[in-house]
Amino acid sequence: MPVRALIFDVDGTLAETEDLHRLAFNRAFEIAGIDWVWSRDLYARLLRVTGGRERIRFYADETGAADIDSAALHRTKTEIYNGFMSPGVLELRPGIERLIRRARDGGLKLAIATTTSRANIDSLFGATMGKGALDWFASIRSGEDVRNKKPDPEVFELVLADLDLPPEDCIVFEDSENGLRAAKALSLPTVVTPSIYTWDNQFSAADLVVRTVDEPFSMRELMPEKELSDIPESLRDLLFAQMV
Ligand code: XBP
Ligand code: MG
Repeated sequence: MPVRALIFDVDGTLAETEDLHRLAFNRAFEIAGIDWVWSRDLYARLLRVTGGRERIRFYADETGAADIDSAALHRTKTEIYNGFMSPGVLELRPGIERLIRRARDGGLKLAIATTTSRANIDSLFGATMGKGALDWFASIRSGEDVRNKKPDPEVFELVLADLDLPPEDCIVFEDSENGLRAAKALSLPTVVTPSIYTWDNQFSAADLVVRTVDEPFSMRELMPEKELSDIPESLRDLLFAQMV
């Protein structure tokens, strides 16, 4: 069965955005006069809670800060993050732009399934491939479209309905265990490219774990227990094509 659509996560998968999110959270806390500073170690733990507003709420509960307005803080954080995001601030991860362009040229459908806010998708493309590239995506579903964020599969259910395709016709690209769990709840074939904040996540349910999408042959290092024949053929075809 040939692949008919690629579905991309955003944060950590398209680009290493999470440290910029962390800085935006810290700036929002500072502006609000809240004496929280999220270090990288703390943020790595907090990333287990998906969604920025939910992450703020979780930390407020954990630290007993009952009077925190998580929605207002998150709005400020989103504005700050989008202010930070401009050309040259960061790049797409290796091979991502090539994969998207080739998939489009090859007639594959493209989709985005993410927990992040819609404004963050627009600003990332604005700073990298250009906002016009978003027109290539047949489905873009963000944290604002769902009641339950990853690891709940809701965002992938919406994307599959938009694409009108069964899971086996698609390939998901993810960087986190929460994202992988969401995709695998629907049996979606999934490639994981671990990111700086997810290196210690558990990825044994992935069909393929590679460092980046343009070096698929790192699989021996990242998945020592797998044989090439364990990788679904459609996935192998796609990744081999990416190499030439
Ligand atoms: C990653 C997340 C997001 C971002 C922040 O989502 O958990 O919450 O950290 O975005 P994904 P918001 O990898 O699925 O894109 O503050 O807008 O929620
Ligand atoms: Mg991610």
